[in-house]
Amino acid sequence: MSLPTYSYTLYTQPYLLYPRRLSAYLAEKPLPKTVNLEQINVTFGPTGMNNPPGKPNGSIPMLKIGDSPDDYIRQTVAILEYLEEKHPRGRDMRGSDPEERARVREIVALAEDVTQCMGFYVYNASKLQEGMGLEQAPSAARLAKERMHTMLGKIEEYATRYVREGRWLAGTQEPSLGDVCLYATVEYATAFYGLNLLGGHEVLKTWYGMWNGREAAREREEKIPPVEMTAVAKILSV
Ligand SMILES: N[C@@H](CCC(=O)N[C@@H](CS)C(=O)NCC(=O)O)C(=O)O
Repeated sequence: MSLPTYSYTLYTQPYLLYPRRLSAYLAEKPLPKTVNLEQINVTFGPTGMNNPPGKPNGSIPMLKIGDSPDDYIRQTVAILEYLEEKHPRGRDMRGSDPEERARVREIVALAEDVTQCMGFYVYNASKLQEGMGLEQAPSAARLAKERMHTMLGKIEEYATRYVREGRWLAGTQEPSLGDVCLYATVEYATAFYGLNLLGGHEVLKTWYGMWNGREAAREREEKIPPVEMTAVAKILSV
């Protein structure tokens, strides 16, 4: 009897922020051979995203899981959780019991806060956004940066004991979805804006070092943002 085959289309762009979560997740935990995942890297023009045929308006990553108009998953964490649940293989990166799942959700929620703050910070501080004619407020940049560090500090507070024992942020023995979400943000901030988010966060520096040598951390051409973008993006006013 042949195994069922699943076909998905992933609209993404691995040099960007949220799509990196998908890249890191799939590198850590490739999908089984019964799943065919077509990856389409979207491009951007002067008016924003160029939607390829078949992709509705909306942010990336976006996963097409079927042929009806409702068959899209449009939020990154929902995509990650869907793939974990639909295609169980090895350890569950959502956590393996109610307590562990709660710890993973805590880290995912805090990583989301950090990511939002980082986004709001650079939106208000980078020459890239200024060049796009977007309204910027230096005080908003400062406040967002400050809150971003508060949230990184909270993750450290939760995770210190685990990281000291060589475990991951939610206490798991291997990376969880929480680790993947925060990893993507830290990696992107460096690659795109030349920002080191972990200055002053010694425990998180140790945690980031734990990724060395893992597949998710491998340099890949597709993760390198266009230099014409980064050259401007790295000029930050705050
Ligand atoms: N909350 C969304 C955020 C996704 C997001 O903001 N993606 C960016 C790329 S990193 C994007 O597609 N921006 C262009 C747009 O929204 O049109 C998620 O978790 O998936």
